[in-house]
Amino acid sequence: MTQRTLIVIKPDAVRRGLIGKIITRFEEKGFKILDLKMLTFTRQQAEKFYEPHLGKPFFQDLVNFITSGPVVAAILEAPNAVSVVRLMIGSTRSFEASPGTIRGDFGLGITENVIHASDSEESFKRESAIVFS
Ligand code: 3AN
Repeated sequence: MTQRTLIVIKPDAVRRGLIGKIITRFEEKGFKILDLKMLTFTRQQAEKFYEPHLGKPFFQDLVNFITSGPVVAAILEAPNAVSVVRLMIGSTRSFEASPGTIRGDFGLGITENVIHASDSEESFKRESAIVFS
């Protein structure tokens, strides 16, 4: 089933010059890039984006971090895009993410964990409306 998903290359990865390497992985895997843009989240956008985490102790850290600099967002299409991308990005806690995954190869942090990807079709719809509005 052809499916779309959203990735957001986070400010840590953009600052470190990893945009090309990360996009290349998705191109080489076979994803079609349907949309791509660089943007800096406003606080309002960030609070909406992370609404599911509202009330958690790390919510403010998340908002502060995602608004700290430009990000690169893309809409990717492939069969089973949501689950394939989640496999490719690896565990939330980068220091536990398997080598070969994007977080496993490029990061060490939790809040600063290189990349976001939608975890369901519903999340994709909600998140892409916020980022590509
Ligand atoms: P993922 O990004 O793997 O979908 P989620 O949705 O559980 O992970 O969490 C969203 C974001 O919240 C993560 N990308 C991470 O930056 C941050 N986060 C999750 N859990 C923690 C935690 N225990 N401490 C700090 N930040 C966290």
